[in-house]
Amino acid sequence: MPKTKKPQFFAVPHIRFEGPKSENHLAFRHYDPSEMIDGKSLRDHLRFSIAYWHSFRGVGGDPFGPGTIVRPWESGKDALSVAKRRMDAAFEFFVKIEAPFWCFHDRDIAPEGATLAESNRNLDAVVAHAKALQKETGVRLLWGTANLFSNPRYMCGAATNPDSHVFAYAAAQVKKAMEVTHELGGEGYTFWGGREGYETLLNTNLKREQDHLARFLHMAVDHAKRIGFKGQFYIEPKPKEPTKHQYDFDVASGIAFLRTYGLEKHLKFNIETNHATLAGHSFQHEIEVAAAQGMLGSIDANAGDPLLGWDTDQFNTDVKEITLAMVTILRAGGLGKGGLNFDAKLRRPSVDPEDLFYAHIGGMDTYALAFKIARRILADGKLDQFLADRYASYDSGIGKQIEKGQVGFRELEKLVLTKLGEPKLRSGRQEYLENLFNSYLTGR
Ligand code: XUL
Ligand code: CO
Repeated sequence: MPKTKKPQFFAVPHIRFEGPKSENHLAFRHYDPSEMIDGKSLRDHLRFSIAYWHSFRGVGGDPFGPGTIVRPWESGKDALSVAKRRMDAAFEFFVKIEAPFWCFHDRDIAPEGATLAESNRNLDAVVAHAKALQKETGVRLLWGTANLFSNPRYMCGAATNPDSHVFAYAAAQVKKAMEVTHELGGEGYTFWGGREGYETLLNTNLKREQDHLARFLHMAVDHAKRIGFKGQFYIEPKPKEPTKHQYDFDVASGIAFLRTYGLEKHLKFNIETNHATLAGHSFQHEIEVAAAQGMLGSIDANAGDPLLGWDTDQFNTDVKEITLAMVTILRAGGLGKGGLNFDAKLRRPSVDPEDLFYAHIGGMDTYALAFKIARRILADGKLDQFLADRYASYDSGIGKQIEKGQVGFRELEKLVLTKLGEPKLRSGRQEYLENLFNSYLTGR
């Protein structure tokens, strides 16, 4: 990571690794970006990314009250100069927190104009600024995306809007967002269907809307080819909020959608912890379902609150939840072009700039610790051995013939009647495995 520029916006020093015994809470205990593991630095294993929308556009507002967070860099003669100053602050933060990547929506970084042409001009001006800052700092773009949910024109969806005029506008907006992502060397592009769903089926032609969403994604695939964008496309499932029902509800329904419309080769999943739990799944479940189909792409790293029913987008400090997820991620061979993007926001009363540091240090340290524990679990091999033994009856004999499709109901019936008889009950050993898992978490 290049040297920090002269401190300008944050009175917090560059965050360094001091080890687990450090008393300094503005230091990493587990994340040493330059630690080499299997010939690769921890920085390159974890690929942390900062979400511009939360960390640099979030002000702590909620439906019951306005924002509480006032940043010193939010001033300037016009919206464009504020946007550039804000971006200077953001890159100072990215460097100081040792994040090699960032992510944005088009409308996070540049103000929306009165016309699409004006919005595009604003975006070009801020993207030129971002490009210079990326060059100066070495920070890279993990993925870009378009905000197709805030402007009132998208109140009934973007690609799934009943009005084709809105579809066209969204297409034009995504075309530009893909082009600026490409311009910034983005390693991916994400589609989160914020309002691609419905409030009531009374006014909704579900089949037509899903067809339109697929058409839209095919257009994006075609446009990527046209402009030479080789980044990974992601679809980010979420069951609801702001809609009552979002079409890409979870990974399983996302896979069905992508396969139905011939898109499965072009998109992988960006899995968000809080979206998984909103869908009634664990984070690990969603990763496991995507990995099983070779479609695990990237992670939006955050956490929900078990006592609240909405997307609280908190920083995740739950070592157990993340270690379980990491075991699946490592077994799947890692995230490739993806990364761990902190799609997480400060709580409303966390109003100081240094809270941004505590929040990300906690998230990064928790992921780094979980990564190391997960590696120990896999290296130790007991869990994998247990799994291998549990399914061993499929490795030979009749089990192997079943897997290979060499037998059918008639052959199996004959075998049970003449030879196998009643199967013996074998314990699933859940409690033993939970204790074993805990012993890795606590180091004994
Ligand atoms: C919303 C959400 C988005 C996407 C990008 O819940 O997660 O911020 O990650 O549009
Ligand atoms: Co997200």
